Amino acid sequence: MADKKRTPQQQSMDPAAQEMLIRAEELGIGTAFTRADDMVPCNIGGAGMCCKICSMGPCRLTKDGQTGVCGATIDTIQARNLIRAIAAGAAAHSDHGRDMAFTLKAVANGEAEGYTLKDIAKLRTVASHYDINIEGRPPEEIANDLADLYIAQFGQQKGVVAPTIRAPKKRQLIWEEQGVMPRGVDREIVESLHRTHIGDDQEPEHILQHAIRTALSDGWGGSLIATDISDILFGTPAPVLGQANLGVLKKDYVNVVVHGHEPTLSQMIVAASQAPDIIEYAQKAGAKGVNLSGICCTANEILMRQGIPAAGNFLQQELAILTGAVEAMVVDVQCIMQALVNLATKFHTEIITTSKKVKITGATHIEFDEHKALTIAKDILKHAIDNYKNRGEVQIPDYRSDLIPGFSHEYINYMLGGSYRASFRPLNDAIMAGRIRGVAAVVGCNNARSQHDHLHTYVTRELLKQDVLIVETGCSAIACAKEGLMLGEAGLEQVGAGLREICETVGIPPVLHMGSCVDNTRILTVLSQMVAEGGLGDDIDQIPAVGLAPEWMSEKALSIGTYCVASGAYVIFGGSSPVSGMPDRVSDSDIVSRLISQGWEDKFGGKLEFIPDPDEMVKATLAHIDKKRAALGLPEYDPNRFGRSGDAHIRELEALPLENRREAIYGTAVE
Ligand code: NFS
Repeated sequence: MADKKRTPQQQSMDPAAQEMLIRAEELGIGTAFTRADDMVPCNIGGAGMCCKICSMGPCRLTKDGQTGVCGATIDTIQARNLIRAIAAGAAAHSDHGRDMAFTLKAVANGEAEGYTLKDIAKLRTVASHYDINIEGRPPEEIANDLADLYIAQFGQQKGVVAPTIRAPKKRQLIWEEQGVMPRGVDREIVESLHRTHIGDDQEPEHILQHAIRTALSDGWGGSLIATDISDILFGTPAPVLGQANLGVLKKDYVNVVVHGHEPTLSQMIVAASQAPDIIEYAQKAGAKGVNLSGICCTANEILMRQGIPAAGNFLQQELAILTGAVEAMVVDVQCIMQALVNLATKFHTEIITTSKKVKITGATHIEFDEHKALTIAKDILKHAIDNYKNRGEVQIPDYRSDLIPGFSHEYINYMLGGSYRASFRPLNDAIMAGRIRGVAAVVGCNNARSQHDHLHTYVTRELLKQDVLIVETGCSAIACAKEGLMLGEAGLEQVGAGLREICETVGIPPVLHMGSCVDNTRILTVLSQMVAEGGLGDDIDQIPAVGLAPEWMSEKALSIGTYCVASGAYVIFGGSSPVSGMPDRVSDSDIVSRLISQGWEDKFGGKLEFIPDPDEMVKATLAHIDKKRAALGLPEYDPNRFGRSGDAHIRELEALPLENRREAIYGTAVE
């Protein structure tokens, strides 16, 4: 397959990544990029046409009208494969939420070493959503009640999961009418697995209806709980200065990279890395101190709250080790490549697994326990420091970009009106007036099958030119951060005049970093608040907004996409569709694709589509935004309506000689 080999420039658009890919090639080391080139994906499984649910198969349905041994049709098989992926994604996110709920319980009862309740205001706000009494009670008591309530949500057998009451009223009615009001995520996931066992649910539409319910139990259940509790324990994010890319690794420091998803341990490692005894220990080892950075969504958790730099996104985990500068990569759950361990043996890096749920053959396991978190965090850091002496040749790419992360929905509310009139009104007004054409959430993974970061940044840039405000999470956010799109000033000249005016007035970047993938629930909250503010309809499906996951690859992404659709959003995934069928099968392989697009739109007002071409993604996004604007009776978007932004105009004036300014302002020569 020599002709399939891509150059480093084709594999990634990021110069830091390219430098490391060249180094890997020179050292004869494989990465996900080269493994993707070497591994031809299976076009039968990739299109959802392979059933391996029982041992009479696997059945590959490649011919028109063909069925599996049991008679299962292509549509049933595709629907079953999709719901199973959604269930796995929902399980991953929501189990993270469950662990957060147990941590909250332990903190409330004084049993979690080193943790406190950091955001009491958010604790009170969240508790009052559920009528937990907050008046005159100590925070620990409120937190204990909230933890009990949240822990109970996961196994809720009957009745809806509590956070769904935070969705717009009309949305809740749709879920009720459609019979998809989510119960506890454990029940919905078990039912997904039961329904897809051999000989159970075999009507694609019926299977997919439960896929919606399962995803909703994640989005409005497990994931939302995870975000709520992370904010309560570690603080609701507000803008801070951060940096992103491999250049955040430091030559003279012990570099510890935290990678994975749960903030519990990483937050404690942040605290431990700043402890005087740890700094002293590092200095005794000959280093200046401990330099902490993150990969993947763990990076986003500590970047959003403390401004700890992000070394990179999903496809950079191996590249960080290739610098030779990482003493320890500390991982917990999700998106951790097994290849890390073998790669680390070629350098001095120690891979440390920490979750009860995740061990990797060959890695060091230091199990995390929230009851003695600080002690464990220090133990891990000492391991890393002890490893500093084993460091060999180091090559750190000199690329890092500044960014301002920290746009929680609470902060967006505040920034639009200050504390005395915090509100979403200015945002709604700007959309209604057409200064902002609409909103797009560009989120999700990297995928080694497409050029690293390219689709995220391309789609983002194109939409910014069209006055679309962008919110981002996950690896997409890190991609755009590296490109400098998350700074107040930077990139504004590439932004449409109307959006630019808003960014300058409010003092925000045109791309807002809203957190980790679990925090996509913040986007649901923003959309719900925009509905509540008024002027943009009475439900999420009426807002001119679109969700995009251009480089998706994980099952979690499918769960997120589906709960966003069920909440009323148009969601576009890039790359390949897991339910596409074979291109030459004309008669019967697009039923599931139609059910999740047109079918779901008829029921929920949102739809899921797979569009590989980035220009088509942009086109579909803008068409949808304009369709929603028209349905609301808003003025048609006109890029020239607002001319240049106010600041641009002032800067032009300032550049003129003094004597010409009055003429420029008043339009006629002044004597
Ligand atoms: Ni989301 Fe975060 Fe990245 Fe994708 Fe993985 S880190 S939870 S799954 S790859 S965005």
